[in-house]
Formats: sequence, structure tokens, C-alpha cells
Amino acid sequence: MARPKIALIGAGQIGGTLAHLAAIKELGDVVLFDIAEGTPQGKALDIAEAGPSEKFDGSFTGTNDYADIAGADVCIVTAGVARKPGMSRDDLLGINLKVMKSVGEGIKAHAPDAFVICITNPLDAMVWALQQFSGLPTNKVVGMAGVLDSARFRHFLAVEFDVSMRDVSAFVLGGHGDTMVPSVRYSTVGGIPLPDLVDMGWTTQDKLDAIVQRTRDGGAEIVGLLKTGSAFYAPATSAIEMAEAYLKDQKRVLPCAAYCNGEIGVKGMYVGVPTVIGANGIEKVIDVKLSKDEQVMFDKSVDAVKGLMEACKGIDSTLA
Ligand code: A3D
Repeated sequence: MARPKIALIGAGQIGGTLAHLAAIKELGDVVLFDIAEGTPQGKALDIAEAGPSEKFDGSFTGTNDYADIAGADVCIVTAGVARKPGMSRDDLLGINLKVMKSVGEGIKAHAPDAFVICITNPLDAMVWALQQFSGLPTNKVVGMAGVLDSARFRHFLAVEFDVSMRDVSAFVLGGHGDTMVPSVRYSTVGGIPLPDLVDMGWTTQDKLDAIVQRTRDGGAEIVGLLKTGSAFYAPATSAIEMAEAYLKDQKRVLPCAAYCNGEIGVKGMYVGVPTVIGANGIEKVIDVKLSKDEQVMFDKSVDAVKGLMEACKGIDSTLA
């Protein structure tokens, strides 16, 4: 059987890391696309030259021509600009919306059967716009944020409890922004919900609150340290986890920015929700029941995403 074809739209910090991870995991042949001449070609050749030492096979090419993504099984979109210190994700909206239009048209023309994972910020609004510009079915266009946000939450919890991150599961809902909702009730260590661990005295409510806030600020913390851009290792790893779930029909339960059709009270928009990813893309959006407090926070987050969608409509009247 032919290897799957993975198109990476955007060959910057995340795009290059995605290509390297896809190569090491032998997920398929990789095409790196970017408008910058030489960058995708250089990164593709550099990664191909790592094959003999790392012992992976596959084809790695770089291109500035959308025709070369033809027939891609998966497209991962990072094209656009990233944050610098002092910027919010929302500051990227105007410029990245234009990028989503050209990317959507490129995917529509050359890879209409692909599973498309958007990473470009502001995530929930960009994935919504990308779905409309590409015209692909909503179950085949998804945003990566929840896997990253819950990985950050898991990491901080594993350090706090001094246990393996393997035994920590975490659950983050809502938009990928300051209003995201890390759910304490649905997050566990060895299956024990976090509030029970506070009752047991293993941590304090104050420490847990600080971890929740650090998770919300996780992106900004890294932007502040790097100064020249935003996080890229963990975002790339998170998107690869989603691509692998699709390519291998793993039926993984992963939090993603998915199109909601009434689940958790949300209709006709993208927001971070628990999903099942398999060979049919987003196979299920899990209609989880929230507590009153969680619902209030989630609704606030949904409203923030709606505000960004309205701003997009103000810029591009073809969006509905
Ligand atoms: P960066 O290293 O700047 O790479 C972006 C690439 O996009 C550059 O190589 C550009 O040349 C290219 N590009 C610009 N316009 C176009 C276009 N029209 N068509 C094709 N390529 C184009 O950024 P990065 O890789 O660090 O980040 C990429 C995006 O991901 C940014 O919008 C970030 O804000 C976002 N991001 C999202 C998360 C989430 O969790 C959702 C995390 C981290 C970064």
C-alpha cells in the first residue's frame, strides 16, 4: 500500500517540527508548502538527510506550488503569523484570516479529501473560516488546541503530584484563549478526580487554582520566554497525535476545536470540545454534561469565539 501523503501548509517553526515528527514516526510522505521561497525546500532536504541516521524512509519535498499537495490524506495548517510578546492571539486575526482564504482555496482545489487540522491562531475563528473557504465537510476540518492545552495541564499536574504524566488525564474545554476552561472535575490522577485529591490533602485548592491559571496562560508564558515567536514543539506533537488518530483509525478521545451541532448547547460554530477521531475524521462530539459553574465559564468562552467570528465577518463578507 502506498504511504499516506501529509501536506504541511506553513513551513515555519511548527511546520518544520511537524515534518520532523512525521518522519521519525514514519507516518507517510511529507510535502512542506510555504510562500517563502527556499524555506520548505531547505527544511524538507534537511529532514530527508536525517533519514539514514534515524532510519526512516519516505519522501520529503518542499514547494511553493499548491499543485504539489494533490491528493494529500492529511493537511496540517500553520500558515500565517505567530505572536510576539505583548500580543494576544486575537491580534493576529486580520492577517491570518487572509492567509486562511488562500490556504482554503488551495486545499479545495488540490486536496478536497484530506483531513485538515488547523493550528493557526486565533484558532477557533481560523478553523471556522478555513472550513468555509475550503468547503470541506465539517467532520474533516478540525482545530488543534485542546490536546495542547490539556497536555500543558497534565504536565503541571504531574509535577505538582510528583507522578508520571501517563497517570494524569486532563480535560480542557472552550476556546483556545484566555477564557479556556480547564475542567478540574473531569481531570484525574490515577482515575481520582482533582477535587477528591484536594479533600485527601495531596494538594491545596490554592495550588490547584494556580495550575489552572498557568494552563490558561501557557502559551503566553512561552512567548514571554522565547521573545521571537510562540511555542512549537508541543503544538506540533499535539497535531501529530491527532493526525495519527485519523490515519490509523485509532478512535482516540481527544479535545479539539470541532464543529458543534447542538452539543453542550453550541450550534453552528467551532469550539473546544471532547471528540472521537478515527478514519471518518471527527466521528463524534461528546455531549458532556457540565456543572453550573463550568457551563458559565464555557458560555463565556463560546461568546469570546463568537466575537471573533463577527470580526471575521466584518473583514470578509463571504463568511456566513
Ligand atoms: P512561523 O514560524 O512564523 O511560521 C508560519 C509560516 O507561515 C511562515 O513560514 C510563513 O512564511 C508562512 N506563511 C505566511 N503566510 C502564508 C501563506 N499565505 N501561505 C503559506 N504559508 C504562509 O509560525 P509558527 O509555526 O510558530 O506558528 C504558526 C501559527 O500557529 C501561528 O498563527 C501561531 O499563533 C499558531 N499557534 C497555534 C497554537 C495553538 O495551540 C492553536 C500554538 C502555537 C502556535
